[in-house]
Amino acid sequence: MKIGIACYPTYGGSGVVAAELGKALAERGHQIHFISYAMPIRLDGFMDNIVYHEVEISNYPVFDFPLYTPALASKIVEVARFEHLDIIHAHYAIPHATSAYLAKQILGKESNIKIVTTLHGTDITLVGLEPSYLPVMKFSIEQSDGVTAVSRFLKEKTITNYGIDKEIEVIPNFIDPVKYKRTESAKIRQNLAPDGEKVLTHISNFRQVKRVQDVVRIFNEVQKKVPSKLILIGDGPDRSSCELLARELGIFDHVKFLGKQNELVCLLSASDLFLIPSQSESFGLSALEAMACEVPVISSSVGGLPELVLHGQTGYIAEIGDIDRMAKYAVELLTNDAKYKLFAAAARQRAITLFSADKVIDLYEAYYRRVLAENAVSVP
Ligand code: GMT
Repeated sequence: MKIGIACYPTYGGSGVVAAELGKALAERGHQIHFISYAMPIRLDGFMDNIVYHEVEISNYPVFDFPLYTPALASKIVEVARFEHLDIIHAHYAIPHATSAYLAKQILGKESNIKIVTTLHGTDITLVGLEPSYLPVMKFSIEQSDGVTAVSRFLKEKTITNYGIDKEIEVIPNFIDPVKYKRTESAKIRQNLAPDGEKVLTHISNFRQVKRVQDVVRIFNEVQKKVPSKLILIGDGPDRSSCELLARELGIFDHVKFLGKQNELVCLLSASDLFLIPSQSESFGLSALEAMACEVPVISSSVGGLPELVLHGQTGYIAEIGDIDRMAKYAVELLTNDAKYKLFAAAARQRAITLFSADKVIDLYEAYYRRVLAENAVSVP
């Protein structure tokens, strides 16, 4: 198949899923065309069957805001026309599904292109609900030929929030179990926790929805009982306030802010626990990556997290903001070696049994074929 992928290129779950999906499909022989305003972060180096098309955005002084939606639509038209795309896969509905719809209208009878939209999370739970976007979001989702959501939670939310009666296929996030596996990490561990302390880790884009301050507060409680260090990976609007909080709590020396990192496996392999106390989380790809590296997860009970984390088996789940409970769970695991080992092994087992790339890419491939077959119209 010839597949266009429109996605955000930045440090965020939807861009990561889009890039990893494109790479896996390219390995299976499909022709993949990434369309974005910058090279997606996980697309490093040349790969057979992958071409990257950059969307050029005009900065004409009359425009107060860059006009990305039409610029993306024009680029999709160009790529679809000359590369004869079968599918344009929009990752994160705003504005990708809208631009894809516009492109399809422009192409008209010239092309049989089908739109598949994958809903990732805040496009549905947060941004898309704003009155200035809602009607366009609902329309763009309804006009897609196929719609997938990354969890059952997100599917239900889309149906209730937008009153959509379209069939939505649940296709979860995935990991490559060969790449995401615990590796030798003695050197990194020595650097992060020189006196044999336990290592707690959090990875995110430090937006409010991630409640990174809760991570710092949970760690504050844990380190009172268990010698430990906290590793914070990523960057974003809440980083400064978290640094400040760590200083105010007097634990700054035990907290390492590593900023954005591309090589996560070695850091996860040096971790004992992963914390994800989000306000909203449609799936939690970073938690899945941790689990694949045998790191049990302590999370809030929101969104798709309970579909990933099995309470009492691969980690623990608590109410949003229940710092004491999350800290208690963390201490319980970090002080009980036998239990910890069971949880670590179960985390990896669950990750590879349900969310391994091979299985999930099969689901996407089958879904594309279904959408193409269901919506087949012959081009004159
Ligand atoms: O906020 C983020 O985590 C980034 C965001 C994105 O779309 O870039 O992630 C969402 O999509 C990921 C991939 O499908 C999911 O694993 C995340 O749970 C989801 N984030 C939220 O729902 C907050």
